[in-house]
Amino acid sequence: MTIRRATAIAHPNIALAKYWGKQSFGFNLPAVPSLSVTLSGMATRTTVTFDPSLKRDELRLAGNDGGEQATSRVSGMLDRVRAASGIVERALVESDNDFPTASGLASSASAFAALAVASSGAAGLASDASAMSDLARKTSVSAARSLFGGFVALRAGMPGDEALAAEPVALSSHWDLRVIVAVTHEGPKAIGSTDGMLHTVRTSPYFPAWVDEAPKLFARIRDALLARDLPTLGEAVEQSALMMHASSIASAPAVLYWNAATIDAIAAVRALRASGIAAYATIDAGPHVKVLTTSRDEAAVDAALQHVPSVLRTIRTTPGEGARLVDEAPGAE
Ligand code: 2P0
Repeated sequence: MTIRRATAIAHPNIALAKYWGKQSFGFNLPAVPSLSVTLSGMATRTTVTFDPSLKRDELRLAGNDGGEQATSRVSGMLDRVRAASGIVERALVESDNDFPTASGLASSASAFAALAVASSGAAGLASDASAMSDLARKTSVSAARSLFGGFVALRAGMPGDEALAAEPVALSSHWDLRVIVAVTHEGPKAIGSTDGMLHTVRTSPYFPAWVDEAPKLFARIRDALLARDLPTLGEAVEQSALMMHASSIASAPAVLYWNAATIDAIAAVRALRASGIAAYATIDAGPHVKVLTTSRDEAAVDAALQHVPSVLRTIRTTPGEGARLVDEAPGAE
């Protein structure tokens, strides 16, 4: 009886140019282009074991039952891997994060990037990063970007797209930027990203404006990144995040991911900038604030964020590597 197993590690990514909203056509295609930085300092480690003795796919998150909803999302990806590889066995998926999950810290990006690599590896599929990025994108759009390290772009979906993979824009060594995460809440958020953006697409009068503006911001962010122009990059990064949130806040009823500490942290970032320190804020579908800065100003920014009474703690990150296999141990018994 053959047991096929592989383990992968993936990191979250933070979008500098945000993805928010899916196309009305195709399968899980983003409505806008996005550009992210893959982070070190936080990681998901996932082992996939295709096991003939299993009757159904099983998911264990940090050793606990992953629940029906997450297991069915995982099975969706495993079904694609089974169809591509001819494997019929069900799988045990064991996944651990070293950071808070489902709270706007991009846990689904690192989770599904790690799952794409581990399941493809366990199934013996060719380790083609574009194919695995497309596989990840079909389950979670932002996960497509975590397949690659450094700075990564994902274009908007176009009519007729069946495969759509992210593409590397620059290696992590291109620019020694730092991202400090100000954690403002422990525990899961009330509205998941998928539901939040669906609701925005359906009900926000500002969504069409976001779709018009996002490609311009994407181009400005990509060009400033390649030119290592931090003031231009940072201002466009903040605008992308705030415009994305404006579209969701204008939904009916509003999708509001922020808490009081989110605003406090934004205010601290503005005060830092006014005092000549490089600091630019971005916010994902959760209440945490991620601050883009330089290696020179990292310590000052971290200290200022920790000084904000409502900020619980900070996590320092740097541009990191893409998703990868860490242990290929296809065994037989
Ligand atoms: C991003 N976010 O670009 C944006 C910014 C959150 C805010 O991608 O429905 O988990 O699985 O494709 O990728 C989070 O949404 O949503 C996200 P699905 P996903 O990082």
